[in-house]
Amino acid sequence: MTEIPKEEMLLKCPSTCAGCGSLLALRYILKAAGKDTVLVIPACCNSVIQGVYPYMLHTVPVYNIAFAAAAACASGMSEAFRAVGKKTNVIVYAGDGGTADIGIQALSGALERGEDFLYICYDNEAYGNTGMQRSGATPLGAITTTTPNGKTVNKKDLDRIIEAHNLPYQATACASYPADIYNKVKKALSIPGPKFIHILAPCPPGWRTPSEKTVEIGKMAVKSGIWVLWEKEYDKFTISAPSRAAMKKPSPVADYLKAQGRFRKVDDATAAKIQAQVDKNLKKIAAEAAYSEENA
Ligand SMILES: Cc1ncc(C[n+]2csc(CCOP(=O)(O)OP(=O)(O)O)c2C)c(N)n1
Ligand SMILES: [Mg+2]
Repeated sequence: MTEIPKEEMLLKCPSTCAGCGSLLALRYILKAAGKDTVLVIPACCNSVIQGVYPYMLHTVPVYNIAFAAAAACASGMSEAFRAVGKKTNVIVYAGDGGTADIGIQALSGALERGEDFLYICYDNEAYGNTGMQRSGATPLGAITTTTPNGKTVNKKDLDRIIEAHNLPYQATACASYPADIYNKVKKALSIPGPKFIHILAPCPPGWRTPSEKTVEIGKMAVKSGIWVLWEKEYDKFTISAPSRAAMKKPSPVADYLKAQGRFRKVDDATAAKIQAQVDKNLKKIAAEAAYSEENA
């Protein structure tokens, strides 16, 4: 933490909800990226909380773009900067709806073409800005305005979809671990080509949690193993320190579910199903890390 610059790249006037996980993450993303950065933001909470020029939250240029087009826009922007010899960081900051659902075609194309930019998806697990409708990233059992009895299908495994593009750098993170975010963004931006980071961003109004518990809820996700922090640099897959510690003895997923109003309709059978999915995923991730280490 001592290496993280004290200078703030976000001004103290965000119109976020109190305890917004995506804003906390962005604070550390921009500290890592520095001034020579352009943000590309499609329609999402972050396109609203930025304010209206000249009363802006950000101290770097922001380009707002249509929902489906963030990765296409970042591709063109990055190509243009590189054509004139500039190394300016191009960072997409997009929600889960704009990434896992509506922007996935442009994203897949840009990743496959090998464009030089960093795409960050902050995942509040619903279409937050428009009032918390379910997205492909909403987890099983979660209540949203369009799943009033809890979502009946699983969260889309966005990371495995992205992984199929064989990126030079891919990682997961969580708003509750700012030093981990900072290090991952720094590393990502040091590598040429397409990079992707998927950040779990607790959302107090959407998740029905007290605003002062954002950091705690994110930590509960990691400690239970329902959210795993890892990074993949080319073929080298590593589990990040907080998850390595958590995976020795994961806490019950039920504790994480019970802490949030959005899971209040989850019955015992669904809770057991979610726990079984988490157990299976943790085994897969541990095996992947072991394989990567053996074959390094
Ligand atoms: C093509 C299109 N469809 C719908 C909308 C309305 N809209 C704006 S933001 C948003 C939700 C975005 O959800 P997500 O990407 O998860 O970001 P979050 O709001 O959760 O931060 C929607 C549906 C839009 N702007 N454009
Ligand atoms: Mg969202």
